[in-house]
Amino acid sequence: MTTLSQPSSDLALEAVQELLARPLLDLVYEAAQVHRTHHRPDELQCSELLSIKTGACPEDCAYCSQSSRYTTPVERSPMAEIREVVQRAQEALERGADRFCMGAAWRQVKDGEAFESVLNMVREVKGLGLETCVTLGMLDGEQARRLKEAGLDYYNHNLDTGPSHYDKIVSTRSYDDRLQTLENVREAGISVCCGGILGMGESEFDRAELLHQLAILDPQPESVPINSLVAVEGTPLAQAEPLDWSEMVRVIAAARILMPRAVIRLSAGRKEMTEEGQSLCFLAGANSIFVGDELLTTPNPAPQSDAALLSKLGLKAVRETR
Ligand code: SAM
Ligand code: DTB
Ligand code: SF4
Repeated sequence: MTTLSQPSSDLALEAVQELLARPLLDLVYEAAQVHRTHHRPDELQCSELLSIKTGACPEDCAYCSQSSRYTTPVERSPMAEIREVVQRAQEALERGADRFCMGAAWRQVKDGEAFESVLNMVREVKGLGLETCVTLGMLDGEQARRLKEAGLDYYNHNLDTGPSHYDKIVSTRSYDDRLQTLENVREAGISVCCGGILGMGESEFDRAELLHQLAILDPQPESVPINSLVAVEGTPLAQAEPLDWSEMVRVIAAARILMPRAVIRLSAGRKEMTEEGQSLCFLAGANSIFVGDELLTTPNPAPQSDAALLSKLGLKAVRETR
């Protein structure tokens, strides 16, 4: 399968479709082999998330609890205080996280006080000995360079879904806008964290398109979060059909085969999965999770239950898996 794993625009969409159409256990078996060639199968990278500015976002992402267009249970809150963020990062470190990811409900980064404050947060969190990640919406080249200078390790910016399905999910930001931000991040020398969401009414073809787009990024992303939609009351996707566990396993296995060196994160939606379903995802090559009680605005499994699962599986939380 080495031809599938080259970050080349030669990778055919049909090859990805064929991969996704394979019998699940064949796919998992091959993905597990690829995984073991490139990663230590007993190690799991653990990131913790914090929302540093919540809600009142002008974008219309149909899945999001923080868009100002929908009435959701999420309460908006202004930019967090640096002291509070550093305290939360310290707690994350003590809980065993190795990366701290800060998210802001912004359309894009704007120069000014709030951005200066994010730069200080990055400096302080990095100073604690944690890897740093932020997700702030779109950003330009100069803003990316300033984040790098402040000590940023990863920038998260997702493609969310395949290009054909994208217009049904977001109208206020284009697919090309996303690709441009990813390029700005890459050029600044920041590692790219880029993935998508399953369970938004997309077809198998749309999933193939998403994986294809991720795999032809050159270089491929270092980190690939695969989220399962957390259906939030009040959003257009509130009534979306829940994702079957096998779909998550299938996409993770395909992602592992297509992006052998990436760290693949079993991201949002873990709380709705069984331990068995999550375990198959780890076997299929997922080697990262979000830890801590909350994602950005929705719940995540309790740290004690994650610790119990890791112990059952003989998985160790690590500082760096790559
Ligand atoms: N506002 C910034 C942006 O959109 O680029 C950063 C924060 S945004 C919440 C980060 C990512 O989280 C989104 O791109 C999306 O992929 C994911 N996400 C948001 N809400 C979600 C949900 N309800 N279920 C699953 N993933 C979600
Ligand atoms: C990503 O791919 N998943 C995280 C992170 N990047 C920022 C966000 C998940 C958000 C889930 C819904 C919420 O908690 O608001
Ligand atoms: Fe805003 Fe990000 Fe939510 Fe879209 S995903 S509405 S950009 S916070």
